[in-house]
Amino acid sequence: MLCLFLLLVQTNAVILQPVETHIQNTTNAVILQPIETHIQNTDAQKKKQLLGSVLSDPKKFIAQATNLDPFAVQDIITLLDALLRTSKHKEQDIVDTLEDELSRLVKTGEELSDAVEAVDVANGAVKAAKEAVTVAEGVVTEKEGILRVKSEEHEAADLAHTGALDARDTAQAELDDLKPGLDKEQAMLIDVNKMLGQLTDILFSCEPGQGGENGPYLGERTNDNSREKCERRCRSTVGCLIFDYTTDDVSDACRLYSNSAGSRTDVGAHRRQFCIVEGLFDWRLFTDTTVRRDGGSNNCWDVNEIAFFSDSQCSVPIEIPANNRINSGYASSKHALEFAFDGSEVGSLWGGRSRDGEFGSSEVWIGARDIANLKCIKFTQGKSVSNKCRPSSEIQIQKRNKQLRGDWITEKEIMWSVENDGTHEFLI
Ligand SMILES: [Ca+2]
Repeated sequence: MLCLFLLLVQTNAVILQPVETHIQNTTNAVILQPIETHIQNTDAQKKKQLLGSVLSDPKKFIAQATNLDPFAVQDIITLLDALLRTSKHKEQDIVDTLEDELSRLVKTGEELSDAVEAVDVANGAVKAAKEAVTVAEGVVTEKEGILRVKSEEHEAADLAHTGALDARDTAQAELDDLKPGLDKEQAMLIDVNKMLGQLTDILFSCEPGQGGENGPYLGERTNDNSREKCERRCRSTVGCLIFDYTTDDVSDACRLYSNSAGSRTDVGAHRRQFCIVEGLFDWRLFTDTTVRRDGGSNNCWDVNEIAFFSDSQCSVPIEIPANNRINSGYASSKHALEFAFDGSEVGSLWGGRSRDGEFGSSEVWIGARDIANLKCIKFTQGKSVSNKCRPSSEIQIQKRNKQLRGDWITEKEIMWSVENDGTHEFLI
């Protein structure tokens, strides 16, 4: 063995190198082993052999080395140092590799954790999305059901509307054909109804007197010279509200009137009785608070329209003949009384004045006589009148009882303002 060492040293060809192997004691280690071979062996084998010798029996190796010359020993030391460095480098490389692998392991572990978490999140999102899809599908199904129902309803409505249009056209054509005849028929029925009403509901009361001189009379004067006969004639005559009669046997014993204009308490040569429908009143709108917005004279009132109705809905008008319209006075023919009764609430107006014009009495009024069963008065105060005459604080609704031939009495007081332009309905 010593010869071998000498050979190795002398040739300076002893090569030690680390060998990775499993040693007998089961531990993984890097060991150096001697190389028992010939000079022809490689340097690596020589180093392996030298290392094997040292490790197998260090004491023996040292003992043998003591017999070598110092230079040979120095060479061996150098070789062993080289082997040690190689071993340490190898160890360091392995340690570095291990650290690198550990770092990589940590990193891949973190990446794995992140990936797992991302998968969980994605799974959650997919689940939520699937649930949303399920809900949305339910909503779609529901809406489709509603759409079907509505579509069917639409079709039905469209069909019904088309049918209604056809029916309307048919009815319109029928109405166009029949309307003239129906209008005539209705007018007749209204007249008959009025007459029937006069025959049953209306009561007349009589007192000494007679109607206006020379009428105007309603229909022919006749010789029906008793209350019973003359009243029967009045009840069967449309528009008859008043009659006077005498029991004298004369050709004009019975006279009919539609209003009380000019009626007299004088019984005349034939001692007449004057009979009128009970509940018959004259009605008027009255004010003594007129004012002009432009600061001119008072005692004036511009009224665009006035109308009277026999129902509380103000829908059934009471016809007011021209000679039944009454007022305190008016400014000129351009604004005469008739313009408050012409059916137009815009433009045409009654330019009312007191009985003695703008500078005397402050009482200005407009109305109608001989109205039975009044329930509503409709009145339109215009907006754009040049002199702006109108009540400033109050309007009174007044009536006059014809049987008693009394004074006007106030039925209602209405607080007023110059700002109250427009149409107003006063219920009685
Ligand atoms: Ca008018």
